[in-house]
Amino acid sequence: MIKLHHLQYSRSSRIIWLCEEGGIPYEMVSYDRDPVTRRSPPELGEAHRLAKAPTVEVDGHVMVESSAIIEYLVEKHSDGALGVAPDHPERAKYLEWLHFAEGTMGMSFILTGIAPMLGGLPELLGGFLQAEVDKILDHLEIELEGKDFLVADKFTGADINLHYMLEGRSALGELESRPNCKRYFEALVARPGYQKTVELGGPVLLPKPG
Ligand SMILES: N[C@@H](CCC(=O)N[C@@H](CS)C(=O)NCC(=O)O)C(=O)O
Repeated sequence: MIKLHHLQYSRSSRIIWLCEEGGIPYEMVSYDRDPVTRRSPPELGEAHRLAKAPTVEVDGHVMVESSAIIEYLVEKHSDGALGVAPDHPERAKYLEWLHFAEGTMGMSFILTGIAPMLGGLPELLGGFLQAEVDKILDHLEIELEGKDFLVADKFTGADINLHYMLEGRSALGELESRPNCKRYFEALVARPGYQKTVELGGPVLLPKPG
């Protein structure tokens, strides 16, 4: 049994979703964000000094990093149905997308997403990052043409990982002009596994201030 340290309004929703859809047994400890700073509370730092979510206790290791956690849990603690086997022709593509969410996507998506709550970004940097977001969404729009999922014609951990990054963009209306991204996002959040995730872990996004 793994132990998931879940922080409200956070990426650890991904691991609830993965466990629910992947039949991975888990126990969960939930933490609230600090109402002023929005950071994790000191108690999460008792599980791992970074105090980041997700943190997962698994096989004697206290593990951080969503993409690595997803890859490990799918391969070691599930029947593998939410992954893509090493000999599958789309294995390389699966790993690429699984790591893309926190890799290439992460910085520009997160910084432009939280900037409004933190007084905004300087104009030049804001423009630079928004151009990155637009380019990545345009790439995703092309990749999703005629497809329901990112890879291998099935729902995988890569879809779970990427979904988090689209929550903020959906809230900002940036999927409206990208019909494939919008259709994909709406199908993901309509899944019973996602509904269950929100029921157990609360909404994924921080509510807008005010
Ligand atoms: N790249 C890491 C990012 C982890 C991360 O920054 N998590 C956020 C929640 S979405 C967090 O713990 N924030 C609270 C804080 O840093 O105080 C991952 O994918 O797990």
